[in-house]
Amino acid sequence: MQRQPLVIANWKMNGDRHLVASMAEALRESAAKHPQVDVVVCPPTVLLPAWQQAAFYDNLKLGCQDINEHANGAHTGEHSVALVQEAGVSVALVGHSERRQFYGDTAERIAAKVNALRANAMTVVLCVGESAEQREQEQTFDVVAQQLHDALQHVEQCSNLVIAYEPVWAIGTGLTASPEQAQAVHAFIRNWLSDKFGPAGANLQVLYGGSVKADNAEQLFAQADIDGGLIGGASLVPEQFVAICNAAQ
Ligand code: G2H
Repeated sequence: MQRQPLVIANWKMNGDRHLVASMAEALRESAAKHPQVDVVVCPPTVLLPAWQQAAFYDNLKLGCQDINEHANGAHTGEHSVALVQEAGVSVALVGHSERRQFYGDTAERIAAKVNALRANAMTVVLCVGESAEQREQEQTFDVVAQQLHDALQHVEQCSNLVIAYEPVWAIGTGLTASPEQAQAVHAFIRNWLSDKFGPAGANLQVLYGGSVKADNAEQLFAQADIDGGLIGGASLVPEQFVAICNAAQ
């Protein structure tokens, strides 16, 4: 890893106030072991105030798992950029495969979400990745390139942008892309970013996500183009998540 390492916890629809307290404590105690690692926690939205109250250290930021592309209005159950900013959020996941598959994140909506976040100086973590079927049919690079193109078509400068490569077949399944499989796609993504944005694009953080655990993180993070991870299940276990942050150091 040559760029600033970054590890993001995606709690999905899990966790409670007790986990906020124990995770915040574990991160604070371990912070000295991963001083160079930026850490972002994306809890369920209702737990953001609990995170705001928990003890913070400098490299810890709060994120949200999704965003509504509209500024305000009659969008029952949704959260705008301004609302999550009220709760201390500066980072947002966009286009997670669970939202693409089950919650109506079309390519158009994802692009609109990216634009809404960038208009408000939020950091966008754009998730891309292929399904098992697409990998079997050797469409991985085409799928990833199309997702990048669709989401970033209106983006001209790449500040505050992070890409997370999450092969759908590896999400929550216990299957992890091998370090070599992940590195190949990360290198492809970095080339794509370089072609679109120039040297600044080549220098963006590209994270790997999909069943990252304490025991496979080090090998994944050792790859030249993997700058950290987007962590689901293992981010719900303080010892596991701290070990992953340490592995990114
Ligand atoms: C992929 C990842 C976090 P998990 O969704 O975004 O989850 O680590 O449980 O596969």
